[in-house]
Amino acid sequence: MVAASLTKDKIKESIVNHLHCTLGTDENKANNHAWWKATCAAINEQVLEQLRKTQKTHYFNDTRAVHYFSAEYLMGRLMSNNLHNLGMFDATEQALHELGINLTDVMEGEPDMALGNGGLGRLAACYIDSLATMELPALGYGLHYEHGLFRQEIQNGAQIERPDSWRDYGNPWEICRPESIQEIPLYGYVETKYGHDGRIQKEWHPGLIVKGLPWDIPIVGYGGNTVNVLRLWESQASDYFNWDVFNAGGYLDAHAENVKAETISKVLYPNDETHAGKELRLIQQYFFCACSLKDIIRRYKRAHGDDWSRFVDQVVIQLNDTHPAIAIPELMRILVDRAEMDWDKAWNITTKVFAYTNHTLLPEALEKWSVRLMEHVLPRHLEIIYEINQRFMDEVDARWPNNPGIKSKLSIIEEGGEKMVRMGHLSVIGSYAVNGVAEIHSKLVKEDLFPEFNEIWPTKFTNVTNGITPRRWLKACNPELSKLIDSKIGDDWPLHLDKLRELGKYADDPAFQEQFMGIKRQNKVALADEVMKLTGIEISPDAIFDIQIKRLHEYKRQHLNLLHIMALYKRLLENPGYDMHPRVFLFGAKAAPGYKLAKDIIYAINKVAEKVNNDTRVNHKLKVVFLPNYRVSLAEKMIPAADVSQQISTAGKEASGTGNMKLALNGAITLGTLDGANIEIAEEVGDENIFIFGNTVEQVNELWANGYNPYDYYYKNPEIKAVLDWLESDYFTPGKPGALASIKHSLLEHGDAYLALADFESYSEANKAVDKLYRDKKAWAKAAIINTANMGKFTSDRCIAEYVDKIWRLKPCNVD
Ligand code: 26Q
Repeated sequence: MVAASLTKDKIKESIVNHLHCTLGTDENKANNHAWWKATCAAINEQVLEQLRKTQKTHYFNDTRAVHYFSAEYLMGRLMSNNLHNLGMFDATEQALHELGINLTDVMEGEPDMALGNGGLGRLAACYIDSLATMELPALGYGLHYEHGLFRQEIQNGAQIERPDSWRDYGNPWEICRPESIQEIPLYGYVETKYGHDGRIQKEWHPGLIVKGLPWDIPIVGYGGNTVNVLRLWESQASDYFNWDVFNAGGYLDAHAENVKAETISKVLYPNDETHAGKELRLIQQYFFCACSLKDIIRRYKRAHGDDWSRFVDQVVIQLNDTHPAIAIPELMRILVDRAEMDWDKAWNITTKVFAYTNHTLLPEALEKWSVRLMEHVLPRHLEIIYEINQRFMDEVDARWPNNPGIKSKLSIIEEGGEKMVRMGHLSVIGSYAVNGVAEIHSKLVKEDLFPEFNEIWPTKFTNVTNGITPRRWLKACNPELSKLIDSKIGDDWPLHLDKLRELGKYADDPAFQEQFMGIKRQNKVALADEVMKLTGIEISPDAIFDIQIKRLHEYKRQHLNLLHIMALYKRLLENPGYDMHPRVFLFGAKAAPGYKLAKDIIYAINKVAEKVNNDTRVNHKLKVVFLPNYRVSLAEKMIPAADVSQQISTAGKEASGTGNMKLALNGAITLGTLDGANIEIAEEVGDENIFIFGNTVEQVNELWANGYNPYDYYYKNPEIKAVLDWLESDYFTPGKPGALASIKHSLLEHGDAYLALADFESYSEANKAVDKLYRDKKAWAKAAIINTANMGKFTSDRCIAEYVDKIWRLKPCNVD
């Protein structure tokens, strides 16, 4: 621990000094915000010193580094994390205490950095934490969105989106680097020239140049030695004006183009798992990839000049889904057009640099850009993509002669309707490694999504099951449980999560069970207070806290959870003695603003909640809570308080899930389908310590093959029929019959695409098993402890070790 030696008195002195000299205030006048900024400044003294040492060490050792390209980073708040990773938490807490200030209050004032939608963005944040912790040379690259994911308000039960302005009062964690500005071309046309050697030269005459200004966020590894950087690009108008294009009659409104330049990094697209094909989104992707590649090449040239021969030894670029896939033709363009390399040599370099992680199988989420749009925005890149495709088609032809079917299936260009560029195909063809994010998902990537590519390059495909950083998702968010664990097995588990397994020997120990569940109860009390504050709903910590937190999507089946809640409600109304342990169902979820049914489901959850929570007949046995504005900092409060973790996606649809891991790590028991990483969680904890239900992937395929008909379930199961019909009445929306009917329609007329009705009965039975186990306090405590004890596999450190071993081939570089 580098900073652990810092005494409380030194920290206190530094905070006071920053209050005076950086913020121009003093101890008596300072408000919470000023205390936050002064504390950040004190922490930054340590952070920036280690950052400088890290950069110097990496430079002098000329280290190979991974460059993580991601359109999203869901960092959340940084103060608690940085304090824990620097080993300064306790001393800072005491220092502030002596100044009459509560650290928790200070931390609560920090806005979340919400530069992402969900799992994919949070995964990137966990991975850069692990990379720094493991002292691996790494840079994260992404976009410096002015507005992150929208803030969600609930008005009369419905989601309202409000802009997220996370930087209104400045962000003390970032450093602006105007010395590293990049200029990025867009639009325009391509000129073909012939060099004196007869070589064809392509020259792109852009119609617009935009500036990329980098902001660096230091990423502090646990232990505080290595501090890597997350570099996020902000777009700015450039003063450059292209007379070439102007004279060619292309651009009359140069000012409008400048406004466009500044728009690029304005806002994060709030869609996950749907691809809209919007021009600005393509430009965002190209913008950050082009800035980042220029940055990487500038750094490489500083050490190696124009000698490209060592580039592939120094640089690996990991593509976080296809969002940064345009980097592949961009690197080709730089090598062929700018460095004047011949095509084969350039392709050889490119395909040794990129690796691609797939995060979805959903067809609607696979990115495709129209050829027309690509030609308009990136005319040279389209040419390069065609060339890549032509050469690849020749290989396909050689392997499968006279087989136009397979050619059209594998082509980067989709034909038939409007011609489209398939970014997944481009990513597979241009990368040396392709991985899925859980065993089952990687198997489906190989067998269902890209079977022929797997046949051509069988060693290209691999799996790296996702993970989470235990520093944020246990140590920082659940301090009491962490201290209990320290007292039993020592305090190095945050770096060696497998050690948690030693807790297994206390699973049957009544004293330990009592301590473990006592902390769970304390966390539930704290969450109950938060729920009261946020919603005015009173919940009892003696009830089962049953939690489903994730983006709202039909495949994640929040509506299955809701149908079951309605069934419980109905059982209670029909039989007031219905035997169930009191249970609180808590939800956190944002819906994409344009996803009508997802918003309808949020509305339905809130309307059912209103009715249930105010119905004295349920006798406090059932409560439903929708917590608004789900985000990383809210997750940190909900997860430590969960008894049950709902992971109920249709089998085959959730690539991995990572909330499932966070909840189990904190002693929640999973109620889930055999999907994504749930399968591997079940393997780790054993079948007796997880509630599995529902159709498997094979059974799902069979159901569809046999002509799945949701009406069969509707007519066969009176409870299903009753709750669906209930949705159509005005029981939950007095005076507004049919306000919740779209959910029923999606499940019947529209065919129940995610098989909610097919899984309902088995889900209902699994819920009874949850209820039964909870009433056996000892058995529940044992299962909860076993869950925590067996989450070692899911540390993101293990994932990074696998990426290093299978894909990146990096060496740690010790920074002292
Ligand atoms: C694509 C095109 C245009 C606009 C937006 C998008 C877009 C943005 C975000 C598409 C997808 C996403 C995010 C996907 C995501 O979060 N996937 C999740 O990734 C996790 C980490 O691997 C997995 O655990 C989840 O299973 C997966 O759903």
